[in-house]
Amino acid sequence: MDKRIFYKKQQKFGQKLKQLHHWNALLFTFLAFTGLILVSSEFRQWLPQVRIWVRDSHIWIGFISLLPLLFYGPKLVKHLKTLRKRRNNRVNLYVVLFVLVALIASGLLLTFQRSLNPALSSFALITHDIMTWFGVPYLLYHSITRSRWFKAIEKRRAEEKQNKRMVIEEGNPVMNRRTFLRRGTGTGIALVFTPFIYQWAKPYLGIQSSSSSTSTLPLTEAFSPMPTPLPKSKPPIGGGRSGDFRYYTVTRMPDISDENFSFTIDGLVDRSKQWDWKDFVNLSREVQVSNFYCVTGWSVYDVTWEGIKLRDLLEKAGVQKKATHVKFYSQDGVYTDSLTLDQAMDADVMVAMLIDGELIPNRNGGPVRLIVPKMYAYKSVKWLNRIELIDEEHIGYWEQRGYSKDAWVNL
Ligand SMILES: Nc1nc2c(c(=O)[nH]1)N[C@H]1C(S)=C(S)[C@@H](COP(=O)(O)O)O[C@H]1N2
Ligand SMILES: [Mo]
Repeated sequence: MDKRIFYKKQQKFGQKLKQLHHWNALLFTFLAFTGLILVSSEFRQWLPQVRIWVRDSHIWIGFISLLPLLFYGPKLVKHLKTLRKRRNNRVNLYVVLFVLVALIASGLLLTFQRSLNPALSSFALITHDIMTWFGVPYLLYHSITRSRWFKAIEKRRAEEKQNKRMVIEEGNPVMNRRTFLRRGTGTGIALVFTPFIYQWAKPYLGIQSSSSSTSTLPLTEAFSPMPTPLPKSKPPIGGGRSGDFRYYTVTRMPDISDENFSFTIDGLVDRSKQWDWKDFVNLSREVQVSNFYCVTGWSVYDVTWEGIKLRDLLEKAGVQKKATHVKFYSQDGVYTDSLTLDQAMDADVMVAMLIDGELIPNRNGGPVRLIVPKMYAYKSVKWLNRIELIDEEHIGYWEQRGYSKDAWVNL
């Protein structure tokens, strides 16, 4: 009698764990899927309009994924007891719990990162990345090797061997077969993920990536004359930046060279003007050191930028009384953003040309990009080629797709 009650309870316990496990697997799969969409640069280019929707559902499901863990929490000790004699299962449990907790904690920080210190956001983002690149392949391996059909294959293979009456002198044939299949699966998954992880790790390892055409030409071949860096720029007075850019674009990277370069200031100004490369290089520049913050959590510190203060350009052009906003265009033909006139007159808003003493490379938005250090970098239009003074608000590319119109960084 006693025994049966015990058995029943055990079964109920196991049943509950199984349910939690299924919920957890389902939520994690959804999170992995939306998360990979969020980091994919292809998706940034092809479906930017749904990006915010994907981001929000990722965040919501992330919150919900706390529930299975909370329900599981009180059962942990008992669960561990049932695994007393199964070392592999215990290790698996620890790994999974660690990854889940790290993912949820860093995800929470990232969700509220706008009110956090940028250094903490960076830490949260890197943790979230690493745990994803570790957790997703692990999940795949785990769910494949535990699936029914995988076990069926293992069994069939083992039976085949026995039917052939192969005499195995050493070791356990079932075990060998299993290890072989599992190692194979593990290696396969590792092979599939290596390129992605490599792609992610590149900037941290200091490896340059390459794409196509003039964007990869050495800058000295695409642009002549080259701007001569000011003494403060080379060596950079900021001491050289720390942290790494993630290179973003919502289009193909535009091919820019001295031949197709032009820079325009027009709209509600007294003296509209268009420069070609040679004239633009001759404008006098200044140097400043500032930080660069992306709203997704990464930052680059102490960048030495050399360029023209937007304020000076505006003063030269003569802003008319009617003008209230400044609109920025990218040579990619798609990306735009704007500042109010007040914001645009801030001393550290710069039309930048050099970064740490070098002409800004194409993928970094060069040869000319805007930087608005006190705001999130979605304001910092890359491949800037036109500044227009207007008398109404203009909603920028990402703001149209759900980013906040208030881009001030909370420092
Ligand atoms: N033309 C253009 N400008 C852009 C973007 C873009 O996709 N296209 N992305 C913005 C965002 S969200 C950020 S964080 C920075 C990224 O700059 P980087 O690619 O040089 O790191 O550029 C901003 N300016
Ligand atoms: Mo960004």
